[in-house]
Amino acid sequence: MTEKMIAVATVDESNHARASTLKKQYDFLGEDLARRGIKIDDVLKKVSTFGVAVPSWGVGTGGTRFARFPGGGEPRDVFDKIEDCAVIQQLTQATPTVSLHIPWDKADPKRLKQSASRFGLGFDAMNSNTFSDQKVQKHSYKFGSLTHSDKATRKQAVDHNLECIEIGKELGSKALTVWIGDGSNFPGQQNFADTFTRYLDAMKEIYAELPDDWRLFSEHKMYEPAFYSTVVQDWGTNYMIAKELGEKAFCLVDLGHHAPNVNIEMIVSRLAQFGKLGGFHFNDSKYGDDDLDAGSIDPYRLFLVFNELVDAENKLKNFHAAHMLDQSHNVTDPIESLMLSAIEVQRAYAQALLVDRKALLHFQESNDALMATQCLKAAFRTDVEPILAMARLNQGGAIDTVAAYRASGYRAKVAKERPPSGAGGGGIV
Ligand SMILES: [Mn+2]
Repeated sequence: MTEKMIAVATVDESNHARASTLKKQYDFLGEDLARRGIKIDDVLKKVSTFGVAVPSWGVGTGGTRFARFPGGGEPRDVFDKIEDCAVIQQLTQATPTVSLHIPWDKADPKRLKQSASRFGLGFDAMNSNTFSDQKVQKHSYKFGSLTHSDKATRKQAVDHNLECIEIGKELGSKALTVWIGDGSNFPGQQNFADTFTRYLDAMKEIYAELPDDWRLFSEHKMYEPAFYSTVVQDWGTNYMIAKELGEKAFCLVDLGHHAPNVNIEMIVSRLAQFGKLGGFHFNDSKYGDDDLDAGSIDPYRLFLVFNELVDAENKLKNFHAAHMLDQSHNVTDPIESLMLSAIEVQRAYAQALLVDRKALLHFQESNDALMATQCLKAAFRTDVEPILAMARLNQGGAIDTVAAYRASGYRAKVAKERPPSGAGGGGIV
């Protein structure tokens, strides 16, 4: 029996007030879907097994490069973070794993494992950090890490990644995500080719130590912190990396890491088609790498991404994309944002499952652009909330996650135990 952070009676009470309405809504939607040739229970089954990992750094209040305004009861360490993640999983039943960032979350692996298994949580991909300097660190990453001009700095960055693999092995993680901030701020500051060669050489050293059942994810990002050139800047470079490294190397797509208006769903399709789509960092953006809540700005784009994923799932053997949230919560309670974001991602998946793919293919083959796009819209417009809520209810989660969470008084309770963290530090933490 796994421990619960929120009293089961609180969740039950919240659900009790909503269960009979939900049942009616579910049955009504079931009839509607049956008319469209879809069995609602099949969709429910798939949605119930869908999981998205929560980033440990997401449960603390984020910030901008101007300031950070901490919230109450913020986690003091990785063990508090795991407890917050347990709340998210308990109420959503959609976030069974936690993704750790080293060295932020460095602790005795045995204790980490114990702490997570108390709540039935597992560990997703390990994330290395060579984009900031730690207190005890010989060489600075100010001018780069894996691509630094200095060999000893590169070695330090490689060693850090190897350490992440070692910790991950003890935790039962099966992937390492590498994102570097390396790049330049001025034309001429770096030689593009030499820098990329150094990157590939360093990644090959990391890849060589990767266990056989692990995957290596490289994450591209167009700009920031480097504002002129970034070494791993787009999906093309990322594809070259994954191809160069080998069959355990894949590209990770963070939805906020592209130029405005880029057709991300098409990138997803390309990478999937050629066997190099590793997974996602879900979030949303209005202008750049805003790290806003998934589905908060452009839910249709999220749906279109999932439309490609479901298509790939249907067509490709052994297709498996890792799902993770990567967001920064500046003005909301991170637990509430992460719960709703996990549900938004799940929603996009459920809607994508409703696409009439036979009809879509027919419209595509007959060049009926209008009906093809309406086919997608029909799925997107379907309110699948009853399916998502039923999946939560069946698994012990909350029909209305935020209502149950607020009724529990969790934030106020932990605020008493966890002293406020300083507001001094700027930047995203
Ligand atoms: Mn990311």
